[in-house]
Amino acid sequence: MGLREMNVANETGQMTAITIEQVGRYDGQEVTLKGWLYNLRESGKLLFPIFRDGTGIIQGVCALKENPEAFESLKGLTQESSVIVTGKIRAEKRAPGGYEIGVSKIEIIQRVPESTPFPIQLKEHGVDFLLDQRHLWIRTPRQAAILRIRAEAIRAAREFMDGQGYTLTDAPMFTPAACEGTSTLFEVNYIDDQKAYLTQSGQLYAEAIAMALGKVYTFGPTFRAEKSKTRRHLTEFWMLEPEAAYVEFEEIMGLGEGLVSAIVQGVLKNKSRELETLKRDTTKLENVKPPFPRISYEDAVAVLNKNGNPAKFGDDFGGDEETIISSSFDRPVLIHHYPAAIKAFYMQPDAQRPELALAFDMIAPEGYGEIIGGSQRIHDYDVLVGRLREHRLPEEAFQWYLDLRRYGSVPHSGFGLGLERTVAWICGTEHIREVIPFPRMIYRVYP
Ligand code: NSS
Repeated sequence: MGLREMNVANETGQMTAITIEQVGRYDGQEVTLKGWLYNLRESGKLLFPIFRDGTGIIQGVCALKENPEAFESLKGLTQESSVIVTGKIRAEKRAPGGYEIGVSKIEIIQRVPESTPFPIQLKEHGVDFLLDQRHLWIRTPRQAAILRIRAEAIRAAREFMDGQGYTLTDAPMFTPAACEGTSTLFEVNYIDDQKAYLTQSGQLYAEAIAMALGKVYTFGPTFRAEKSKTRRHLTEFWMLEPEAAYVEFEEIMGLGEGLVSAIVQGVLKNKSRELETLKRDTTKLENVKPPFPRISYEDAVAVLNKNGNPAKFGDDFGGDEETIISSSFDRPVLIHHYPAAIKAFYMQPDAQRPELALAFDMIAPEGYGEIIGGSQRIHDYDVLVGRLREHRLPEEAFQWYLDLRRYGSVPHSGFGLGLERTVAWICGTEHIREVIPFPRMIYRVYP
C-alpha cells in the first residue's frame, strides 16, 4: 500500500481526510473531506450538495433510500455550515472538476443558524456590499482561486530571483524620509512625537544592502496615500524589489523580463484549475516570454500622437496612454529613457543626453497598466546631492544614503514589481482590490 492509499484508510480502518484538489487520484474509493457546504439543491428523495474545502469544490449526491441517516442530516442544511463528509469518489464528466462524491456519512461541525444565514448568496451582489463582507467573500471559489494564484505568483517570483543569485532581504516599514515623492506619504506619529513615514518602497535600503551582499531583493508591503480612486491603486500593496551592484540599465531590464515571464509561466503551469475557475483566456498569457518589446519614451510619444493622443515630451503617461501603447503588443512592453524631470531623484542620467533618465516602466497588456518601475541609480556623490537639492529633499535624512556614494560607490540598478497589478492582469480581474485578501483603499480600511 502506497503512502497515498494509507492516507485514505489507516491501519485501524478509519478514514482520514483528503482534499478536493486530490480527488482525481481516488476514483472509485471511499474518502473523507473536511470543508463547508457551499450550496444545496433538494429534489425529492435526492440531495445535491456542493462542498468546498479551500482547494476546490465538489458536487455530491445523497439518496434517501441508500443513506437515510446522511440524507436527514444534510436535508435543509444551511450554506457555509462546516461539515466532514465521507463517500465514494466517482468520475462524472458533467460535474465541475470532473468528479462527484456519493455521500454516505456526514458530520456537522457547526450548523449556520437559519435565523442568521450566510450573507453572500449565490447571486450577483454589489461590490461595496462584497467589500464590507470581504472576510466572508474570500470563501467563494472565484476569490479563493485568485488568492491561490497570488501565492503561486509569489512562489514563482522567489524561485526565479533565488535562481538568479539574488538574496532575499528586508527593508524597514518605518522610514525617516520619502523615496517616491512627498505627495503620497503616510505620516506616523512615532515614539515621543518623532515624525516617521510608512515606506513607499524598500529601494533606498535595498541599495545599501546590495553594497553589502551584491544582488538582493526585498519583498514586502509598501504604502502610498494615493488620493486617486482607480482600479489600479491601493494604499497598501506588495512590491518585489531587486537591487544589484555592478548591474547596469540593459541588464536590469532583462531581469524584469525574466521575472515577469517566470511568474506568468509558473501560474500557467501550476494553477491551471484556478485560471479555469476564473475563465481566463490563457492564450493571451502563453506568449509572455522574453524578449519583450522595448520602446523609448520619445518613440512612445510619437505612437500616442499617431493615435490621436496629444501627449508631448515631458508629460507623464497615465492609464489611457499606457493602454494605447500596450495595445499593439501581445506581451508586456518596456518604455525606457524617460525625461529626468518627471522621474524620481535617484535616477542615473543618460551619458549622452542627461535630460533623459536611465529609467524604464513595464506596461502589462490588456490595459492593466504599469507593473514595474525601475532604473539605474545615480552613483556619483555630487550628482546625487544636486538632485536632492533640486527635489527639495531634506539632506540630513539622506546622509546614510549619501554614504553609499562616499564609500566604494558603483553603478547599480533595480526595480519594483507591483504584485497586485501583476496578479490582477494574470487573473483578468477588473480591479486590483480583488487580488489581495484585505484591500486597503482611499475610503476603505474595514474589515
Ligand atoms: O513607484 S514605482 O514605479 N517605483 C518605485 O517605487 C521604485 N522605488 C521601485 C524600485 O526601483 N525599487 O512603483 C513600482 C511599482 C509600479 O510599477 C506598480 O506596479 C506598483 O509598484 N505600484 C502600485 N500598485 C498598487 N497600488 C499603488 N498605489 C501603486 N503604486 C505603485
